[in-house]
Amino acid sequence: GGIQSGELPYQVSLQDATEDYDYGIGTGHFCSGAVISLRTVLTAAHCLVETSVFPPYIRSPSNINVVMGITNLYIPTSVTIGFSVSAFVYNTDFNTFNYNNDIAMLLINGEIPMGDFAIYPISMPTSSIPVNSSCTVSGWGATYQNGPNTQYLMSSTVPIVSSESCSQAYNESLPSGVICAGYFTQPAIPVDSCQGDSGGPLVFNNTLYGIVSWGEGCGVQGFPGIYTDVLYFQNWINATNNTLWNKAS
Ligand code: 4AZ
Repeated sequence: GGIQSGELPYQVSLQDATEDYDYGIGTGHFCSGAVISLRTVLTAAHCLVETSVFPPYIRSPSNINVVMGITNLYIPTSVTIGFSVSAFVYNTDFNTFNYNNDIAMLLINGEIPMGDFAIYPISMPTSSIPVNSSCTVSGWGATYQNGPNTQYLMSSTVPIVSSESCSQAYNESLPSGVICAGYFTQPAIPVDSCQGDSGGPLVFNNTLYGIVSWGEGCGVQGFPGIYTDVLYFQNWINATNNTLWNKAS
């Protein structure tokens, strides 16, 4: 359903700066991310680097805007802030074919004002999330397979699926570093993340457990969505966050 301003203060839109030179006019939206500190944003590696297409496509930090405090992609408000990107780091083990280790971090060119109610970092997990926990996944992605992005930030509630059932569903052994969430039996109007939601947050209890990564289509019966496991990458996240903060001017 539609999200009110300030409801998901960690949610950001990553926009192609060559299209959206003035922050927040959302046609350049290509992925989401989550604010994890006053200077850093977590996203999916496949949002930044795609070498399984020809020609290979690796974004340049200078061509990315991070738009925060926005719900209607086409209408920035008084709480909307846009930042350019000074640098990004993606996991060197990111596999562009199977999307293993699909995690990356951006350093924004500036600092989010402390005490901003509309833009606020999300907490990191300290223990694994129990199966069946009802998570919130949010974004401006398609509301059905091959559909267009949405203008309004939307969210869905999806339960955590055990890695055993998820591996069975996909008929392959899923790697360490992913968690699954979604429905084996979909409601009449299917509930899932989809294209355009990539890099976005999977949240439970005000804690970031997952990053939208991939799945078999969207809302397909029997195929939960696959998310990067944020807990699994805690050491990488802490190390990368330190590296990026040390680069900040
Ligand atoms: C995608 O292509 C994508 N249903 C994201 C999430 C899911 C499927 C595809 C999960 O960006």
